[in-house]
Amino acid sequence: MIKTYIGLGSNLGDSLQILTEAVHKLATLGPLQVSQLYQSPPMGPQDQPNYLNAAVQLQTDLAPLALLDELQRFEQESGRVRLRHWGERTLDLDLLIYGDEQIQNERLTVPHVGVLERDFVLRPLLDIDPNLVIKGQLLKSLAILDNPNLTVLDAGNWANI
Ligand code: PH2
Ligand code: MG
Ligand code: MG
Repeated sequence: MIKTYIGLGSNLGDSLQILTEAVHKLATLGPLQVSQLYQSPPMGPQDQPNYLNAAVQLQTDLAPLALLDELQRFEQESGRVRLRHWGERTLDLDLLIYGDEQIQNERLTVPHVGVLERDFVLRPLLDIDPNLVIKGQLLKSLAILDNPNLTVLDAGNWANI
């Protein structure tokens, strides 16, 4: 099985409910570990609500594009609304890491673009694996994590998994 990491975000609708349902759907694809739940100020347009963010580690036999199909299906099932680039959305599921593969095609870039620059992605990943390395970078040593912008909303079993 391949070890994958998926970033979760929501800032429209009942975001806690939406992320919880997403975690349960992801758990149907293979063994799963879940990060803490965070609140973070929006990156991009500032006239949008704060986000809830989290990450999961999913072990799966699905090929990258088959996994992407599942993620996009889950986004649609949540009633996905995406109003503008980097704007508000009901559910965003980003395939961040797929084993140690580098993937670049018209549907997918892995590791995910910008993963090393976003504290709302890095911080949840470190909950799951404190020694994770992406693109040769030990995540926990990245300077952006010295002054994180995000706050822990729930350190416990928020997704009831
Ligand atoms: N996702 C975006 C745009 N901006 N800001 C935060 N804090 N968290 C996100 O997940 C996020 C964002 C588009 O995917
Ligand atoms: Mg995203
Ligand atoms: Mg996305």
